[in-house]
Amino acid sequence: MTTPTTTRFPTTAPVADDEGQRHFDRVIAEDSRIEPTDWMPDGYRRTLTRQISQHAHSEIIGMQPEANWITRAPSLKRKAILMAKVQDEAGHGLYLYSAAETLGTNRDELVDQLLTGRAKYSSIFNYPARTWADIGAIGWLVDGAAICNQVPLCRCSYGPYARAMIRVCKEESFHQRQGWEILYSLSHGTAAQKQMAQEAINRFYGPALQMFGPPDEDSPNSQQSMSWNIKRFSNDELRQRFVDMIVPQAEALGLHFEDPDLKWNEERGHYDFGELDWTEFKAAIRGSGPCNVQRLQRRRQAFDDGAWVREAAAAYAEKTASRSTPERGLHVA
Ligand code: BYC
Repeated sequence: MTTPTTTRFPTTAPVADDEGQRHFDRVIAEDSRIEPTDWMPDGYRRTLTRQISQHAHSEIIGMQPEANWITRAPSLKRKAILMAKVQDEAGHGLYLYSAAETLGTNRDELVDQLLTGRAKYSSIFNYPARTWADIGAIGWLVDGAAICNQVPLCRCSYGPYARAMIRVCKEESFHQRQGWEILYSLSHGTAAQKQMAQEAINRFYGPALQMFGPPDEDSPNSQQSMSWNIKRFSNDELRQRFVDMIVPQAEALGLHFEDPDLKWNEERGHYDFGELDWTEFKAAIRGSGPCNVQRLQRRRQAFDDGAWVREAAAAYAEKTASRSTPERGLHVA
């Protein structure tokens, strides 16, 4: 399955390393953008390739828990909305693979890393969507966490990633509202519907907070990524921002979080919250979360099922390229 790593973009601009480094340092100090043809340190390229491709994989794997509910959504309107959202996630994956490719690794290789289990994707997608209310919780909490994490990435120092994030964030904010609206309807419905909404947020609260990554003291990449202006805030800073945002929103829904340590801290001006289960988080990213096996099997199956599409597209591209050779003009004449 492995294909050679090639690129459509020059990986190194024709400048000496020291000159390139000076330009790179200046761009970062000015808080400006690095573009694909600029010289960049190998570590910067590696970090971005890792983060952007893992982000792309998350979008693609993240389609599964929601796609499972398209046929079971409670009305035609709900089905149409959910289908559009799942299609948006596919689109996000594609912009992100394109952004990652500009760093010099082609999409076949990136996809191979996912299918062979060498690349990570977000821990959250290893949890099942058990009820219709879980689709609401995914929209409100998971997409909400994604927005909180990704809005600062619109100012990431790498141009193609930052630009992709602008569109992704706009779409995510629509996704979050549809999740909110599902939960609002349920929490203002029958007692059983309200209970279903409460149980869904009980399930997703901890895993959604873990989307921001491990605590800062266990985050090996944060410091370097922040000094390169890839990440703008640490994992814990963004997690705190998210908690401060969702507590009043839960109150507006008439729901609550079952975290006994969750309370407003006047002195800090933030909500305190309880310790998360980091053992469970590590299991979910190492392959032994509740749905890891199922998610990867489904993705491999979808990849195999799509082989004919890739072959047809390649044949069409070849045919189109051969037709647009200069000789063709002579034949037509
Ligand atoms: N899950 O040093 P750290 C979406 C890994 S898609 C799995 O803090 P970093 C949506 C991390 O990769 C949402 N792995 O890392 C889609 C690193 O691994 P390696 C996806 C995680 O990169 C469909 C190691 O742990 N969002 O919202 O500085 C439907 C150490 O961590 C996780 C993005 O990808 C995790 N939660 O910071 C609905 C956003 N956390 O390769 C919704 C872009 C950490 O070094 N990514 N790891 O072994 C980021 O902002 C950063 O990569 C992270 C982690 C904050 C996630």
